[in-house]
Amino acid sequence: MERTFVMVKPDGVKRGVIGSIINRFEQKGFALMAIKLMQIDLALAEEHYRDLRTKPFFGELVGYLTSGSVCAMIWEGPNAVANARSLIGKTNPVEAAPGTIRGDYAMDVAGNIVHGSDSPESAAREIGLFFTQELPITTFMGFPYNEQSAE
Ligand code: IDP
Ligand code: MG
Repeated sequence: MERTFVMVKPDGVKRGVIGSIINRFEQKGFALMAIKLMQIDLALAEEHYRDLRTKPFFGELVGYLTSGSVCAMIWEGPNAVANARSLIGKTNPVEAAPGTIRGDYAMDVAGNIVHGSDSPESAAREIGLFFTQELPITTFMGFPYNEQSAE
């Protein structure tokens, strides 16, 4: 079993396709471990994409990521990282095959609506960045769900 970090980017949240994206992960067989809506700040956006900091589009990229709420998720399953990447499709929606999320929902690389970790190491790093507390077994809107909070 493996876990991966997936994020619906601000354009996906604004367009109202969080549910459609979740549906694809559920249909594929992934288990949802954690989910939360959050507004990320510039520091987190820069840290998340630190490997791309020398790219000419870095400023545009972190601006895009901080332009609205994102939906951060942890999905679990066998080969979760690679399975999520194939479900999401190629980085540039022009090349992403129909049937993939980017192939079906996006047209431009600067607005490709969803992120998925590119390796198990990246997944662990990104989960640590976005879900700072130790993972509860079950979460409700990102908050630990237990009998006390249910009362
Ligand atoms: P990935 O998201 O498929 O892993 P990366 O190469 O890690 O692709 O790039 C991270 C993100 O940076 C992409 O998802 C996309 O939002 C953005 N990006 C990549 N290339 C370009 C570009 O040429 N112009 C604008 N944004 C880009
Ligand atoms: Mg990447």
